[in-house]
Amino acid sequence: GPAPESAEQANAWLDAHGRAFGHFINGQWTSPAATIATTNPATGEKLAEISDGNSDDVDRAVAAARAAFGPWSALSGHERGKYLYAIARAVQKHARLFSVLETMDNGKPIRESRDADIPLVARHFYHHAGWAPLIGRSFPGHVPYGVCGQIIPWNFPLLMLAWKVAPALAAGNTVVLKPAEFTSLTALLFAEICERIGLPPGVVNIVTGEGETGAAIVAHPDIDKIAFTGSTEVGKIIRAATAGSGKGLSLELGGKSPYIVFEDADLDSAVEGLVEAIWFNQGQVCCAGSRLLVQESIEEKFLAKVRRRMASLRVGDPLDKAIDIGALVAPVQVERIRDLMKKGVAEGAVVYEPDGAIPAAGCFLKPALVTNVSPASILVSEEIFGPVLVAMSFRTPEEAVALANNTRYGLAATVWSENINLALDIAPRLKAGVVWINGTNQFDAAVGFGGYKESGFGREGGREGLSAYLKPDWEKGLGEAPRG
Ligand code: TXE
Repeated sequence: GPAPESAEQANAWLDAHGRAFGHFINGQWTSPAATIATTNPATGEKLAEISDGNSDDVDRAVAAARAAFGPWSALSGHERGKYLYAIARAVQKHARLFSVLETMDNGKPIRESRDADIPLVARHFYHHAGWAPLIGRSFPGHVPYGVCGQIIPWNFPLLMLAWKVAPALAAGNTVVLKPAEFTSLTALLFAEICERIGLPPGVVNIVTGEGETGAAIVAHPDIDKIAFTGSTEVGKIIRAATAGSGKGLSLELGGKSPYIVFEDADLDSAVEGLVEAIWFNQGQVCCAGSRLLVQESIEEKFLAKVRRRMASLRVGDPLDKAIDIGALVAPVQVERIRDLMKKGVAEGAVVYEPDGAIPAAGCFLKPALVTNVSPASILVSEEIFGPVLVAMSFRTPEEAVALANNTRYGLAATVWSENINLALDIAPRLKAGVVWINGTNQFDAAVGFGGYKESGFGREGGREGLSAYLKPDWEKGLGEAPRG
């Protein structure tokens, strides 16, 4: 096969920074107060140290964002759009470095960072660059929030940054963003891009750190809106912490999304879709199709196809271009998943894993298919956030809908059927923010993404996503608009 992607350029970039990073505040780098090691989960090697932001760092970042807000929001939308175009172009120009760095820091296959994550990042900035001059006309009577605190997870590090930063900036806000502690490197490279394209200081501030740094952002009195993507558990803490504060809030949390296959589906396509739904990014996807619901009449046949396909999935070095499943993000996640599996097996779950070796060192897990479970089983009710598919069967469309909705989450759902009338009848009855028919994992900057129930609220992407960064200006009345 092709040679693995070279890590040379990414290593040179890390070396150029002495493998120690400060925060990016007001267009400047603080000297590294380096206390958090960030490692390559595929090899266990330490890549760099990042700084553990304290409340002083957060204060300084918020002050910078506050000072930048006036001038930034007073720019015409056209001017703001020019900066977003420049960011999009710079991300494309450095796409290879971004992709390799993302794969080294996160463990995801290079094919995914190269063909999905980074191109979608550029697409997101292009899309919002186009929106910037249209906002005044499209959202009359609305103004930007002001300073936005944004806290993001480690599964799609740069993409989650893009989902948060691009609409916030287009709408005229300034931001203080905290990347996840496992995966901060591409956010720091992004800060360098902001510097290089001449983004005014203070418009984007990156403060690295752990949960406490995030909590300091959430609690800061001079932040106007919080946007969070991460676990449902932390989402609940943040909702409680912001209650009554007057801060805006949007939450994108966990999921346990159903993947429904009817007996008349194109089964081979449904299997390929399933690979995409549950084994993309090692299953560390909030909208992963982690609950397979298959019609009883084809259950045996379909599961046999799934097992055969699983046996051909290649697990290993994520920089290898032929690899399907890379490393999970960190040992703690591997342990979490092993622990859940143990509890599931104790309840009677049957686990299939294909034969064949996987790397002994590093955060690797085989793809797994779990059967002999009921809706109450731990593996069916809990978000596993790993390469584990649980399968159940149904007899009638009504039963499929009931099973699909029998979850505390409501992020995404997938329906496979050649009978479009059936698919279109089922789709609106699924309590999920997005429903895909005969396809899966379709993301587009122009379409709102987000959940119901314990998957959170608010949408990212599209018109809905932009409106999450604007608020009605009651004082000015509905006549005036932000400068578009
Ligand atoms: O997430 P956390 P973790 C789920 C998934 C995963 C589990 C645990 O099931 O196995 O969560 O992952 C910051 N105030 N998802 O523990 O803790 C933290 O530093 C403010 C689903 O890594 O939610 C990081 O930047 N911020 C998911 C971010 O929150 C806090 C993606 C997410 O970390 C904080 C990730 C606090 N009190 C995990 N505590 C998805 N839906 O995409 C932590 N953080």
